[in-house]
Amino acid sequence: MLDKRQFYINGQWVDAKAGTEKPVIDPSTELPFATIALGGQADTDAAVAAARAAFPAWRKSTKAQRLDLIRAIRDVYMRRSDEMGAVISREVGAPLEMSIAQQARTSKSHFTGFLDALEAFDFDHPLRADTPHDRILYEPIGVAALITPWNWPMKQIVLKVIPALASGCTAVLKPSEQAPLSAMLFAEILHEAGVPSGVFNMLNGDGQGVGAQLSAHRDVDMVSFTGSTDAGRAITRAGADTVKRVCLELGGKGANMIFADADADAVQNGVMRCFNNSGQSCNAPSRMLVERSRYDEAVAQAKETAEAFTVGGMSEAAPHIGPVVNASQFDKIQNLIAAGIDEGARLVAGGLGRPDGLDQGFYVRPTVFADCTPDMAIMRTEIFGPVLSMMPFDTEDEAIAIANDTDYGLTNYVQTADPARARCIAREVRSGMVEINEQRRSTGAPFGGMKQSGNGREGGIWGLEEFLEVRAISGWPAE
Ligand code: TXE
Repeated sequence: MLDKRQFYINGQWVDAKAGTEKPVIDPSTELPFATIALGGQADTDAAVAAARAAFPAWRKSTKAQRLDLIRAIRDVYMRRSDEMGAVISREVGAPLEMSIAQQARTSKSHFTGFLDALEAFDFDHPLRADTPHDRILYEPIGVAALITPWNWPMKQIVLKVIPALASGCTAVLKPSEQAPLSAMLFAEILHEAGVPSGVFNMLNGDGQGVGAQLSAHRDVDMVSFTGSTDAGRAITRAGADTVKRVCLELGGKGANMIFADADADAVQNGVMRCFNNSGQSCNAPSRMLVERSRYDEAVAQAKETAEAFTVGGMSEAAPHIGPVVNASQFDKIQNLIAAGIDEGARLVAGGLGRPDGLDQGFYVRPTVFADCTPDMAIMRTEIFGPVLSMMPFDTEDEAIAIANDTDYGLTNYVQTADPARARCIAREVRSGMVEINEQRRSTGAPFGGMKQSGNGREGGIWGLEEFLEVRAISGWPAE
C-alpha cells in the first residue's frame, strides 16, 4: 500500500495536522492501493497562510521571470509525462495508452496557450492613445484556491495552476479525492522546476472539508472550480460572505446534430466521442439528434459502433474503454440506464449490469438508447458514463430547440455539408463552444459554458484574465 499522506505546503512535504485518512481505490479491481490524508481546517489554514505570505513577492515578479518558470515547469512535466499517464490510469482506471496520449501529453498545448497569452498580454497601458492620463493596470487577484475533479485530472490542474502563476497569483490546489496521486506528482514536478516556496501549495481533502474551507476562507481571494453543478452552487454560496470571485466550469449535456448531408462516418465518430474516457467528459456529445431521413440507419450504425467497443483494464490495447471512476458513479449510471428503460426509450445496445466476464471493477456496458424524448431523465441529466441517447428531428429549428432544451450550455456539435446552416446553428445554440464537422478548438481558444454549465473561461488570454483584477487610474502623470 502506497503511503501518500503528506501535503505540499510552503515548498515542503509536510504531515497532515488534522482530518482523516482515505484509501485510494483502483477502479478496475475495487481494491485499495494507496492511503491519502484528507486535511482539516488547520491544514487549509497552513496552505492559505503560505500562499498569502508568498504573494507580495510573486506579485512583483516580472513577466520574463514568470515565462521562464512556466517553461521550466513545462519541460519537467513533459519529461515526466509518461509517468504521469501511468499514475492517472491507476487512480481513475483509464486505459494506459489513452492516459499517456490524451490525458498527460496533451496538456503541453495548455502550457503553449498560456505562454503565448502571457507573452502577448499588456498588463499596463493607457485607456486610449488620446487619454494618456487614464491608465489601465492589470493586477493578480491574490490567493487563488483551485478545486479540481477527477475525470481529466491533469488537464484541469494545468488549466488552473499555470494561469494562476502566470498572472502573479499564488495558489492552493485541492484536487479531487478520487485522483489525488497525479496532483501529488504535479507538485513534485513544480518543486523540481524551482517554483518559489509558497507560490504553489497542494493539499488533499474532500468537498465538505478542505473544499468548503477554502471556499469560505477570508484569506482566499478567488476560487476556480471544475466539477458538478451542485458543488459549484455550494462553493458560490460559501464564497458569498467574502464576496469572492468564483469561476465555475460545470457539467454539460451536449447535443450532436447530425443532418442528412453529414459525412458518412458522423454517427460512428459521435458514438466514439461520447464514449471516450468512459463517457466521463463534461463536453461529451451525449444527446445525438439525427435528421429523420437518416435516423434508422444512424441507430443501426450506433448499435454496431457501441457493440464493437471492448471494455477492460488499463493495460489492454486501444481502442477500448476502462471502468468508471467509483462505486457512486457506477450506481448513478446504472440508475439512469434503468430510468431510460422505465421511461420507454428503446435500448439498442448495452444496458444494465457489468459486461460479460467483468465481475469486479466499475465497468459499464457501452449503451445506446433510441427514440428518446426531451423530457426523459437520460436526455436531461449528465450521465457521465458510456451512454448515448438518440432521437430524430425534422427541421433545423426543431434541432436547435431540442439542443437548447437543457439547463446546460457547454458544447454542442453540428454535422452538415451546408455552410450556411452550420453558421446559423453555431449562432443559435446556447453554449460556450460549438464544434462544426469534427473541427476541434485550437490551442489558446476559450473553454467554458453558458447557463448552468458555468460562468468562467479557461485557456489562453481568457484563462489568464480570470486571475486578474483590472484597475483604472485617472490623473496618471506623464513619464
Ligand atoms: O463531483 P464533485 P463528483 C459531474 C458529473 C458527475 C457528478 C458527480 O455529472 O457524475 O458531477 O461527480 C469538490 N465545496 N462532474 O461527485 O462532487 C470535490 O472534492 C468545495 C462534472 O465526483 O463536484 C472535488 O474536488 N468543493 C465535472 C470536486 O469538487 C467541493 C467533473 C469535484 O467533485 C464541494 C466531475 C463543496 N461543497 C464531475 N463538493 C466536469 N465539469 O467536468 C465537492 N467538491
